[in-house]
Amino acid sequence: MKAAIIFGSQSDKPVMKKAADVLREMGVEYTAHILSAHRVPELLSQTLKELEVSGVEVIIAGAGLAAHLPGVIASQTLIPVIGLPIASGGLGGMDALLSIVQMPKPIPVATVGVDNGANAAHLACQILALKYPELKKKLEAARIKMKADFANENKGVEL
Ligand code: RP5
Repeated sequence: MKAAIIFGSQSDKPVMKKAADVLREMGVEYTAHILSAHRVPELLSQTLKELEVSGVEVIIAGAGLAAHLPGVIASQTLIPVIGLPIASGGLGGMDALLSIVQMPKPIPVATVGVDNGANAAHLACQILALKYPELKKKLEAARIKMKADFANENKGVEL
């Protein structure tokens, strides 16, 4: 059960860490890579080949600004790519969101919300859970706990 986290710059690290935290919590093995589709395109392609050989089954790809990294990755592999738009620059992440979500067919990138590293990892876990029953059990347990916590934290509200 292997995932890879790829992102475009050191400046993306705090958002990508939220994804890594969830994968770790769920016991999913992952490797992390700072790679850029425009700064080191050859290294990106080479790394993707290595990740395929190593058995990676899902990729979380984060980028900001004109965020072509997830789409470029998706164009070079059949491993499902989850795109994570990052709010860098002056447009609050809207630029990255649209760049990632609006991939032309037949190269989809499954896109989560701006800076939502946790959701990127939850989606990655759900994809992996189709194959790994032990991970599915962990996700089911996490949902049950989330419901109980929500109910406890919100009972008896006073206005
Ligand atoms: C993108 O450009 C990165 O993903 C980052 O979000 C943004 C800014 O990168 P830096 O100029 O901070 O390296 O490639």
